[in-house]
Amino acid sequence: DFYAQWRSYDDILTRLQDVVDAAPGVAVLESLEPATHEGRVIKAVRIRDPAWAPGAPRIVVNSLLHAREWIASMVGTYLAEYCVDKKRSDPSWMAGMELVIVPVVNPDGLVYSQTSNAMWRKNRAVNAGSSCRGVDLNRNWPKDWNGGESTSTNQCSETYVGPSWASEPETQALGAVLLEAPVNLHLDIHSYGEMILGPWSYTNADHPDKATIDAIGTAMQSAIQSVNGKSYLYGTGDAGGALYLASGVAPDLSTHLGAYGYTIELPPANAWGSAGFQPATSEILPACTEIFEAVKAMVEWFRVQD
Ligand code: 0X9
Ligand code: ZN
Repeated sequence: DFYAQWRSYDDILTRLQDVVDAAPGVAVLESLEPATHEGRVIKAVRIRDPAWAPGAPRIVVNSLLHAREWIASMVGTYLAEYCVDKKRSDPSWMAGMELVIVPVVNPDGLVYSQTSNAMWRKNRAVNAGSSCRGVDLNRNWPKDWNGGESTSTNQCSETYVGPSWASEPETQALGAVLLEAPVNLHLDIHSYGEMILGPWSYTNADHPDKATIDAIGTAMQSAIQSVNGKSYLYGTGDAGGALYLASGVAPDLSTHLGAYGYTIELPPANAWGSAGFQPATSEILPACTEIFEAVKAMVEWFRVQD
């Protein structure tokens, strides 16, 4: 089974191509621009209901901003595959809606992590005047960029913000999808910790729509729990001290633009070192099936709004 072992970026691209080839008229595989520092193309699977029109509901799901979080690339690929299959077998699902899934936003980092340094987090940018490579792709976004919550201007830091906001090709490529106004719901998939985090990330101040944000977040939490009984923590900001605040993250940009932008931290709940980021491969498939239910809960939230 594809989801029984870790897969390379090339394996994932082949899988995504096969998925859309088997679903003509349901989904397309798009190449985002620009390409990465090492020339790789970031791919998006777009599922658009025939009744969708500009202004109708859009959900964007992305994964693998951080290279070492391999399980996120597996979950993103699974979501693309199973959402396409569901739309194909049940055309009434996602009526009037669009769903864009970007399973691997940081392919250079994923390849480097899988071949050279498993604990690599950032992209593979060459930093001017430094021998340290990489920018943290979850600190490079314009909302509160370089704002000081878990950020660094040291090029050697794991949380290096980059020379300017959106300096990185990967930020620009996903940013183009987030800027296709309007995005209504956005989910950025990471690991680890088993948490759902609503906006904001850079501050514990409440978003004006906190009640709705919490309702959607706890709906995702219940959906995950319904699969295998697993309880993800739900919170906003630093989740009551369970995590930390972070400036310049992707979901805060989507939220700033009018969406509700969430972060999910996949399994395991707790671990030490590389066992957290690359758990037993038996963890992959349960995480995939759980997050698929969370995405269905996001879709369901729109249906209830009608
Ligand atoms: O630090 C990050 O970018 C995320 N954690 S990770 O271990 N995957 O690197 C958390 C960012 C979101 N943080 C909050 N919403 N507080
Ligand atoms: Zn991460």
